[in-house]
Order: sequence, then structure tokens, then C-alpha cells
Amino acid sequence: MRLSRYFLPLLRDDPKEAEIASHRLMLRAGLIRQASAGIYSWLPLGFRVLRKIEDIVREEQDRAGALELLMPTIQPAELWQESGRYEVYGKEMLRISDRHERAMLYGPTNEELITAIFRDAVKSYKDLPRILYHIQWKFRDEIRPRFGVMRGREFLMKDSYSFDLTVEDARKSYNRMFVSYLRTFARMGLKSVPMVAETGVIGGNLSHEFIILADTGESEVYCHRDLIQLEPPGADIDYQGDLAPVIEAFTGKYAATSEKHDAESFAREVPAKDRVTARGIEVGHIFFFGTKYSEAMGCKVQGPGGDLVTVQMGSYGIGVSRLVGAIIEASHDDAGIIWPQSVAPFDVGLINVKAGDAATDAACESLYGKLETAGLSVLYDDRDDRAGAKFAAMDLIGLPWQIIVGPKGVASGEIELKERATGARHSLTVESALNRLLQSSREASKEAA
Ligand code: P5A
Repeated sequence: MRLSRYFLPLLRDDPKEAEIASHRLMLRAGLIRQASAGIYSWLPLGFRVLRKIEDIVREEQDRAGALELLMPTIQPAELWQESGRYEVYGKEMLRISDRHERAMLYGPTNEELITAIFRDAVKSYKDLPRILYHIQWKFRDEIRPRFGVMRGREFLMKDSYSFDLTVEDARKSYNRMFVSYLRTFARMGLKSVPMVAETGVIGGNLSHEFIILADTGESEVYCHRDLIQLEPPGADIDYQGDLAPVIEAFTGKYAATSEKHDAESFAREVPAKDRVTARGIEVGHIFFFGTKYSEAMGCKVQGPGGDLVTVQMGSYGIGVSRLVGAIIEASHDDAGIIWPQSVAPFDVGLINVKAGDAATDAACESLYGKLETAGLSVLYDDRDDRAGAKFAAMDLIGLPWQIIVGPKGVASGEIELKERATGARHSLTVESALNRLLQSSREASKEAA
């Protein structure tokens, strides 16, 4: 992509409404613009990141055996009256009436709708187990939307729903989602810690939040230090096999959000030197609620003995749009964003230090072609602007690699390769720069596989 033809409105100054780094950087780097409190437009660069995150979430859901579908954003109120949540949900729910004065709502979550779909379609235990998911916009009229996309009113969520015949099977589905979440966040360069959590309006009594430790996080969390060091399972994980050992490793030690925190147990179970009290960002939340919705809405199947059995359910959420902010909170410096390769909007930024200089232009054009042919995505800064401004812009938007091409290097057959994360610069021939980039992109895809 040529920057001269792109849509990348950067802001020179810090927007005063932004209280935390990710919000400030998302506005400055031209990723989002606010439409109304807690409601954002995704500009081209931000939208590319959102899509990359979505792709990773989708791949890991599919790997764990979940099936993708798409439910609407608008739902009829009747379903929520059936479950009993229409009143409970209160002012957070955006209630709408259509031209026939029928009560509708903009979905804050989809337990009711998916239960109705499943109830009407599935009659036998032979159709179980199933995990269904979608990636869809939600609306919650938060009292205090803030921190940009971190606590929005409209936000993108991945929500999965599991259906099982027995509590024991349902626990297996829960474990599958649990493990897939560890992998999902790790692939985005994030260290997530599962913590025992409150279930609130979703319900049930088994629940974990997946927390990214960050000083600007909204949640106060308490955990054993060892949990922060644990490595998530690799791509060879067998979701049909026994996941209990992984679950045991990640839940065997104290970890709780403030709502579930018990100071006495914390002090008793965790030696003082291992106690971590920190702030964190909730990027995922999983729930087992058994028959809460299936009972109320009559979602039953015929069991092996011919009797009708009420289905056991769980639901599993990931804050897809919140993750964009969370990743930036975890990975930035004074100059701007530092994207992990797996979610970067482009692999490489190509900087033409002297646009208009025939030899430099020709070298850049040739390199641009080579990089794209090699399968790398490139943002080529071909604008007629000061070199300093170009360097600052490239650091701000945070692509993992920069290639800097100027007249001097062109004369001596060398270009400069800069790694955004470390700031390390190397003068290299075009050939060796290409090899370095391809190697790093191969390593990144190996991690994902
Ligand atoms: C689980 C999936 C649920 O809604 N029903 C379907 C369950 N859980 S949840 O914890 O309420 O939300 C799931 C994840 O969505 C993100 N999230 C938000 N992101 C941005 N702005 C918000 N206002 C917001 N509210 C929730 C969080 O990442 C949460 O873990």
C-alpha cells in the first residue's frame, strides 16, 4: 500500500480526552475515530488490526472444534422475557421498538437467541455435544464508557455457547474453551492469567476471567506468581484428549478477581514472596451455567434411555475490539505502538527518505515489488515529506519492521533495516534484508501452527 494513496489521518498532539496510552495512541495513529461516547469508527489501519485479531480468534475456535455461525445484532424482546432476563438487564440494554411497536433490543449477549435456535433444531442426545460461536457487535449502554475501545458501548465480541447432555460433558466443553483461550491470547503476544470470577447477569457458579496484567487495567486481581510464568499448550494440543492436566496447572494455584478475592485464603495458600496484587484487563470471560437458560426456555433433547433431558450449557466471550487496546497497553513506548507481528496491520514499513530523487524512487519501487512478491504486506511511505516526519509517523503506527532507503545507501547498494521493538538498525543488502524479513515471518507462522 502506498501511503500517498492511503487514508491515515495521524494526530500530532495528544487528544485531551484520552486518559490511557492505548486510547491516545489509537487516536493519534489513525486507527479509530469516536462517533459518540463509547462508539467508534474503525479507520483502515485500525480495521486491519481488528481483522487480524478476529482471524486468530476464529482459527483457535475452529481448532477447538467450535462451529461458526452469525446471529443478528437486533433481537426480539420476547426471548428475553422467556429467560427472565428482560427486566434484570436494566438500563444497560438498549431497547428499541419497531414500526409495529414491537419491543426489540440491540443484543448485549446472545444466550437467549442461541438457546432458541438450538431448542428448535436439536431433538436427540446424538446431536450433542456442540459448541457454536459468532463474532458480532454488541451494545451495552455502560454508565461510564471510557478508555476508548476498552470499555465501549458498541464493541465486537466473540461469543461461543456449548450444549452437552451431562454436567461432566459440559465441563469438558468448558475446558476446551479454557485451553483455546490460553492459546488465542498467547498468539497475540499476550500473557493471560485465568482467574476465578463473578458470574453477574450471565449466571452460573463456575467462571473464569482471562486477565492481561497492566497498570491501567480496570480490574484489581490477586494471584500466585507462578501462574504468570506458565506456558500455554502448543498447537499439537489434542482437544479430544484429556485436558484436565492443563486445567489443573492453570487453576491449581490462587488467582481471583476482586469480586471473588478472599484475603484470608490468599494469605494462607500463597507464600508472601509469591503474592501478586495487580491491575488487569479482562480480555475473556467463560461461564458454566448448566440449565439456567435451557430450563427456562425448554431446551431439551431425548436422552439415550428415551427420557427428555434438559441441556447443560456454558458461554464463552472474548472482547475482540477491547483486545486492540489491550495489546497496545502491553506493547508500546514513548514513540508509539509496537505491534506483535501476528496482529500488525502491515509487516513492513518502507520509508523513502528522499521521494523525488530518481535513484531512490527506483530503488524503493523495486524493493516494494520484491517485498510484496515475497508475500509480505508493505506500507510504502512514498510521500514528499521530511525524513524526520516519516520516521516519527512510522514509529507511531508501530509496524514490526522498517526499511529505510536513502540516496547514500542506494549509491553503496545498502538499505537500513530497523526492528521497531528493539530499535536495532542494520545496514544490509536488499537480498539479506529480504531474507531476514522472510525468516522472521516464517518463525511467526511456525508459532501459530
Ligand atoms: C460470554 C459470551 C458474556 O457476555 N455471554 C456470551 C458471556 N460475558 S462478558 O464477560 O460480559 O463479556 C465477554 C467479554 O467481552 C468484553 N467486553 C467488552 N469489551 C469492550 N467494551 C465493553 N463494554 C465490554 N464488555 C464486555 C470483555 O473482554 C469480556 O470478557
